[in-house]
Amino acid sequence: MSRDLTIDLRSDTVTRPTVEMRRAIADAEVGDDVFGEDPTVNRLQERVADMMDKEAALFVPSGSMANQTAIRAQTQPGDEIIAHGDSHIYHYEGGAPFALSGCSIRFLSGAGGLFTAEQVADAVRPPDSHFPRTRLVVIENTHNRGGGTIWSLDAIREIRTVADEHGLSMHMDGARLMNACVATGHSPADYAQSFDTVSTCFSKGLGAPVGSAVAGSREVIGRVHRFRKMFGGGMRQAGHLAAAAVYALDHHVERLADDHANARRFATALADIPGFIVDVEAVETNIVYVDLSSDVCSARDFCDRVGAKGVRILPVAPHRIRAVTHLDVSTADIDRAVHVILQSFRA
Ligand code: TLP
Repeated sequence: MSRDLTIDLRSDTVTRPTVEMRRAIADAEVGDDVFGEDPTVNRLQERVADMMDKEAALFVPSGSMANQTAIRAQTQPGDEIIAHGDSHIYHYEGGAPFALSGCSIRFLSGAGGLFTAEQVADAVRPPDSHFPRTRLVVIENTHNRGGGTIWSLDAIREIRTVADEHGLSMHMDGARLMNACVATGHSPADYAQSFDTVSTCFSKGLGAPVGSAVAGSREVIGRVHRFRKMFGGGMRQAGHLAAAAVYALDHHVERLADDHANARRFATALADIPGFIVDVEAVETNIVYVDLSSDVCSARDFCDRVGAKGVRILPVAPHRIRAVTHLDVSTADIDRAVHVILQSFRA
């Protein structure tokens, strides 16, 4: 299979299936999953439920659908969600909590996309008809806009205690949960234990072309199933996609450690360039944010200049760029990307 020479650091969503993964996709046994008859989807769902130590799991087309079906299944219109102000469910899912679930969001702040149990306790609305009804806490692990930050199990457990005191459900946006697991040595079930629902993606660092899953109790996943259909996510011979996810779970989890090392390597090299501001110690997984001081150039100009030399990086704010490492980026690619940046920007 030919690969072009571009080094694409815009996201870990850009990976293309490996030859072996394509073979698994082609060979998959399939059926009609809307009838519940796709053996490969069923196998994947059982595997994810097992991995998260939950009763059930459901395969869905995207991380956004995983989050939004889980939110819809655990709220009613007029309810309020507690989430970080930098959360993906708010910034990058098209306003879905408001549009599809009719919920408001109470935003919390905190470095790296993290917040505390005390902040949650303070944000819960008293039972008064003036207020929306606080219903759900959403935690993103790892935290994308926070810089791939990992939540500690202790912080999560403290929040669970507050949630229980107030009868709140908890959802984890675990699009990159496996990155957190590989970096810490905790299992998916260790993290999932404190949550009613957990979403996870196969199409980020795990390198599958499509697909996510939501895990939880049989009862809540039954409701997620209904909303998956309502939101247009019922798929037919989806076993071809599920086969890629199974392959990714078998072969692409442990290697996430390489992505983390590459992200550190990239951050460390850029931190040495005058005007490039990057907190190397904050790089815990595969996401690197770099602030460019105004005498360097704008993020857009930076990305255009290095893009013209085959290194694709994402501008995320006027002076902020994001680079994400993944399966299709080797350590040699990182060194080449750094070389291109040094050539273009070292005084
Ligand atoms: N994130 C994408 C963009 O949407 C920003 C990326 O390039 O990082 N949760 C988290 C934490 C995510 O980072 C993403 C994707 C999703 C959910 C949504 O997944 P998809 O794109 O499959 O809907």
